[in-house]
Amino acid sequence: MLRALIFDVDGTLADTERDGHRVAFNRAFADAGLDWHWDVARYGELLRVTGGRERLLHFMESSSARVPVAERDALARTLHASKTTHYLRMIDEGAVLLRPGVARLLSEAHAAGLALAIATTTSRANIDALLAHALPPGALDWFRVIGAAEDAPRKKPDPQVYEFVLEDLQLAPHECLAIEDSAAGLQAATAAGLRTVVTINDYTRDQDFSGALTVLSDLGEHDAPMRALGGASVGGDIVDLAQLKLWHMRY
Ligand code: XBP
Ligand code: MG
Repeated sequence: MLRALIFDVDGTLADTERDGHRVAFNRAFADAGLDWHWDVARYGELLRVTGGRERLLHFMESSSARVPVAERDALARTLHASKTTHYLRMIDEGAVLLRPGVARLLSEAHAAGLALAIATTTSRANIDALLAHALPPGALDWFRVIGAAEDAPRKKPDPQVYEFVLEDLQLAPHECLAIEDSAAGLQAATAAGLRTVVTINDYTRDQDFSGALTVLSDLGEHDAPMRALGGASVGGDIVDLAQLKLWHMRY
């Protein structure tokens, strides 16, 4: 029986990367007097490294950054904290909205008594801000478990955050479905034993999603149908709870 849905955040609940995290990183660089700038394409390459602080460290290892090895860790921490402040402000200003079908599916699953959970590499403050801003008041309480960067230092594709969430839910992987947007996220969920629905975005559309239960453009709305891109077929225009239960039963 399907008992829980476990959602990734960045790229899945909302398109946070291009117009959210990326812009916040660039503002932190400017504040620090650095001439670094991550354009849309460069950021897409950097997204291969999950975790904002880890991404900064990776960038500093590249020749263009020119930061002495001994200073990198402290600088990454300072820049990441500043970036988080900028990101939270942007979320409060409404810079990032939920993706199609996300609010619809969350409220349907909550009303039906399914457990909802989050498994993400981003930090807890970012999740709270996004959910508080984009969902109805009190919706943060819909989530029985929130697994964030603070709970799982080993970032996706490591399964640690999914293992943390499953343990806290006290559910077996076969009682849950994961919803992800990236190959790293799919690998993490799969390694934790979870079947995974993938909704792609501009940064992830060309990644390898073999092993996913299904690959979709998004979760869809009746006035903006989703497109099926691979894996299990879809019975309609949208992914609703009935569709998820059907996939869960069959696969
Ligand atoms: C998301 C990430 C995060 C965000 C930035 O991956 O990799 O690093 O880009 O967030 P996923 P922080 O969607 O697979 O969880 O800067 O807070 O790390
Ligand atoms: Mg993601």
